[in-house]
Amino acid sequence: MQDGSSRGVIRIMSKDISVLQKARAAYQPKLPVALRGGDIKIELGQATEPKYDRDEIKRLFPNTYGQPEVKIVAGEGSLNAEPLKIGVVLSGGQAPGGHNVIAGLFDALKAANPANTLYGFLKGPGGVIRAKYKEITAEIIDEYRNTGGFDMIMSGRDKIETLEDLQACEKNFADMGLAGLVIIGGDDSNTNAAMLAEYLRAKGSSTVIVGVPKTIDGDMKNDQIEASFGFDTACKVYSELIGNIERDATSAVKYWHFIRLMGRAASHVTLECALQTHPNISLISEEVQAKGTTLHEIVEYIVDVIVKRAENGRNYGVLLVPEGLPEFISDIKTMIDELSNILGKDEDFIRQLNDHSERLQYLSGELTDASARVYGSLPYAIQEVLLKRDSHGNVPLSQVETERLLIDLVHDRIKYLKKHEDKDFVKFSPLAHFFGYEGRCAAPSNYDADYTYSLGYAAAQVARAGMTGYTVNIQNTTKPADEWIAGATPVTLMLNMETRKGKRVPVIKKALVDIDGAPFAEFAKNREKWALTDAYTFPGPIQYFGPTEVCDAPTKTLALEKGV
Ligand code: FBP
Repeated sequence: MQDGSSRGVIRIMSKDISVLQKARAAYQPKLPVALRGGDIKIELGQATEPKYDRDEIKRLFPNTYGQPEVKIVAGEGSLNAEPLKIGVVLSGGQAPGGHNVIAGLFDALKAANPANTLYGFLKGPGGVIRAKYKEITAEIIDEYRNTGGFDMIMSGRDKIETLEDLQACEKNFADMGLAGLVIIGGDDSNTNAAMLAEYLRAKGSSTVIVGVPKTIDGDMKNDQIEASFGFDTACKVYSELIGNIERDATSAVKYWHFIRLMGRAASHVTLECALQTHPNISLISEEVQAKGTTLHEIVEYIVDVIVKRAENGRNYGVLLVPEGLPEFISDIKTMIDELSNILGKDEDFIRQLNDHSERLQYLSGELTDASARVYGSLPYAIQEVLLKRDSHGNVPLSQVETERLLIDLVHDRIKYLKKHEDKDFVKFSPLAHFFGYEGRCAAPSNYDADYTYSLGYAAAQVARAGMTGYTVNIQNTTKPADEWIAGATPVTLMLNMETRKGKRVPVIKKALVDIDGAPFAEFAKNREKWALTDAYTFPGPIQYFGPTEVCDAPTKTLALEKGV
């Protein structure tokens, strides 16, 4: 191991690291041209307004509403050159590239003034509320360059929500003399960032809040934000695994693989993996919702493909199902909404019931007949998970084994067909998989390594400019990094009002799969062919070294959205 101190040079480390990790530590992420030189300035655009609910949002954000869009360009400006103390926190689920956001932030701060200091708040927003932090040094940064995971400072799902939380933050920032806090998170965390920014402004605090768009789910994107970081790497990891399974399926010629993919609500991960690997069946929740498809109809569709493939001697195949599916199936969604309302009023009573059968009996009496039938038809384990809610009121869907539920229902239907409709030629040997945690902490692809480093670098400039209530963006990322454009979007521009836990609240609109968009159209155009033939493609592992078209390619989703 080498000794060194400058950017990208491997330091003596206390831990054993793999050969690839060693080589990867030396990778210097690419930056947009504007961020490469010494002189960087902020260019202000027009004042902004959100698309929806303007009056309500203006009333809730009187101090940060309507701020202009920002471009970060080369040139002499008035960015703060005094020594600054900046904090950073990782919020929510892990996503590849989180460490590079911090590395970009660190390098930009040190380039602006070596006396600038970066503090990492530990274990998520809870660390900000409780003032748990550590100084991030060059040694720490060099150990984590281009690595996956959030372990440098860890993450958490606490929310900075109550007045006490906000007051605690204000006090901690004042005690620390913090000029800014960079919050790396998804739609909910960036919404929280906007609320904290508004609160601090109202109190006359000088600490600014800057957000960075993160989530493997790929659902924090809009006209300004091209992609949430981590989506690229996670989809590439899952696609490698799916491709390997497809090869196994055509080699063993005897298994049907049912693969569930992470993504709490939107099906972007499933759609991207389908575009990368051409499996036989991919369920897209947003289409299921748009068509009002029932669970029974989904099972009929799957069985139809299985039977048709069996007619051609293909008793094997691969199916992708998004984690979020249950909440998009009309009859299950209605049942979950009814359960949420019942939990809203009777949660304590339900929790103190003795066992599952008492809970089932009570809920069967409270749900409508149709929902009671749907709830009663689900396996015990799923019934219990559907009674849980996280701090944002979401059902923890990563614990719902939808792939196994589908296998059971398909199995029953095939048994029936064999017995009553002469379909004895169908052989159904299913295997269940869930790919989620396998990809969330993967070492970032070149795309994510470059994108996140640039996001961190941009966040430092916005904080130095004393701008608050912004989420940074890097645009034009389907082009070479030389043509990337750095900027920042006022969070109020991205907000709309939604009802959560019975209350109308401002939130950044989640980007679901657009079934009128180019990525879905590409899938829909091909799915029949993919269903009946073996049109599988095998993306292989993420490549870090080699030709640009292999190493730096963006996701198919982004390429199709941008028409490249
Ligand atoms: P974020 O939206 O916070 O980035 O998290 C995404 C995610 O990976 C989802 O895909 C998944 O449902 C969830 O986190 C699982 O999180 P946890 O392991 O905390 O239950």
